[in-house]
Amino acid sequence: MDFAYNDEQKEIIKVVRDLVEKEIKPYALEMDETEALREGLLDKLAAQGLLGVAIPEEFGGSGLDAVTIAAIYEELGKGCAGTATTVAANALASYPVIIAGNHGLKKRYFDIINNDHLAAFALTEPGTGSDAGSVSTQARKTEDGGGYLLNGTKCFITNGALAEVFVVFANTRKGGGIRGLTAFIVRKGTPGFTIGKAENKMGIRASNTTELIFQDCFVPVANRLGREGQGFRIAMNTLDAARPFVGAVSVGIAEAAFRACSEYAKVRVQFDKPIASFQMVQAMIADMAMKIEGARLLVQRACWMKDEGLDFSREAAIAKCNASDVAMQVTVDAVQVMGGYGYMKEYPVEKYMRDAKIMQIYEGTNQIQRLVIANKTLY
Ligand code: COS
Repeated sequence: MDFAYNDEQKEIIKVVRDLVEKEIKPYALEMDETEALREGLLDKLAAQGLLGVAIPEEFGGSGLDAVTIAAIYEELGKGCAGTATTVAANALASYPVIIAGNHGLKKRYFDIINNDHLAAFALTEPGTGSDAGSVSTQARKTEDGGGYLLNGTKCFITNGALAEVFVVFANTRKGGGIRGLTAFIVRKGTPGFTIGKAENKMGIRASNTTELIFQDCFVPVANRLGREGQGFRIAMNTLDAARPFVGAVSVGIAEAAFRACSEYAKVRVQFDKPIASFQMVQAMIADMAMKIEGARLLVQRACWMKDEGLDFSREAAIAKCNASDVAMQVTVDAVQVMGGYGYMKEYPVEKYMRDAKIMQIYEGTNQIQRLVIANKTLY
C-alpha cells in the first residue's frame, strides 16, 4: 500500500495548483457574482488539457487514471467549485462515450472536446431526478429507420449553454421505463434542439446550468451510443465513474474552508488571545481535520479500485456521499469559527458553504448513495 503520489502526479498537481492560485482563486467571488467563468479562463483550462483528462490517449486525451483526475479536481475545488463543476462535467459526459461508443463515434466526439470544447451530460428532467429510469424524453425511430426524432425537456444540465456536444438520454420504447432508455450524441445547433432558461443557483454559480429542449430533433442512428435500451446501464456506469470526482471536489471545498478558518483563528483575538488557543475552537479544527483526511482517503480508494479494474460501485457511492457530507459539515463549521466575518462575502467561507450543498445533491442525492451502499452491503 502506497499513500504517496508518484512524481508525475506531483508535477500535475503542482501545475494545476499554480493555475488555481493565479487564475481561479483571486476571481472566485467575481465569477460567483457574474455567474460566468472569467474571460479566457476556459482557454487556460483547455491549454492544460483539463477538459480531456478522462479521454483515452489514443483519442487525443490525456487518459489519466482516476486517482490523478481526483487530485486535479480537488485542486480545482479548492479554488472554485463552480469552475471545477464546469470542467468535471466534461469527464461525466466523456464516460458514456468511453463505455458505449464505437471507434468512429469516439473519434468524432472526442475530436470536438479536444478542440477545446465543453460537453454536457443530459439525463435529468423536470420529472426525473433520483428515479433515473423514468425519463420521459422520447426518441421515436423515423419511418426510414435512419434515425430518431427526440422530443422532451431536460433540466439542470451543467454546461447547457456552453457545450458543443451533449450526451442525451431518451426513451425508445412507447411505454417508457428503464428498458427503453437509450443514449444519443447530439451536437449544438442541431435543428429542433434549443437551449432553455439558465438557472439562478445558490452555489457553484460560475458554472452554467440550463434547460435543453428537443422538438422533433433528428438524430441519426450513427449517433446512438450502444444499443436501444442500454441507456440505463450506460448512465449507471457513468455515474459510478464520476461520483468519486464529486467527492474530490468536495474534499477541495472542505480543505479550502478548513485552511481559511484555521488561518483566521490564529489571528483573531478575543479575550486577549487568538481564538485558536481556545479548546472549543481547537476541537472544531481537529474534527474538521479528521473528516477531511478520511474523506480524501475514501475518494482515493474508490478511484484506485476503478483503476485496478475492481468493482467499485459501492465505494464510489461511499466516497461521494461521505465527502460531500464532510464538505457541508466543515464549511458550516468554518463559517461558525469565523463568526460574523464568516457570514460576509468579504471572506470566502460563505461561498464554500453554498457550494458544498450541491455536492450532497447532484450526481445522485446522498439519500440515493445510501440506498446504493445499503443494497450493495446487504445483498
Ligand atoms: N451499474 C450497473 N448496472 C446497474 C447499476 C450500476 N451501478 N445500478 C443498477 N444497475 C442495473 C441493475 O443491475 C438492474 O439491471 P437488471 O434489470 O438487468 O437486473 C437495472 O440497472 C435496474 O436497477 P435497479 O432496479 O436498482 O434500478 P432502480 O430504478 O431501482 O434505480 C438507482 C437505481 C436509484 C440507484 C438509480 O436510479 C440512480 O442511481 N438514481 C440516481 C440518478 C442520479 O444520480 N441522477 C443524477 C443526475 S445525473 S448528474
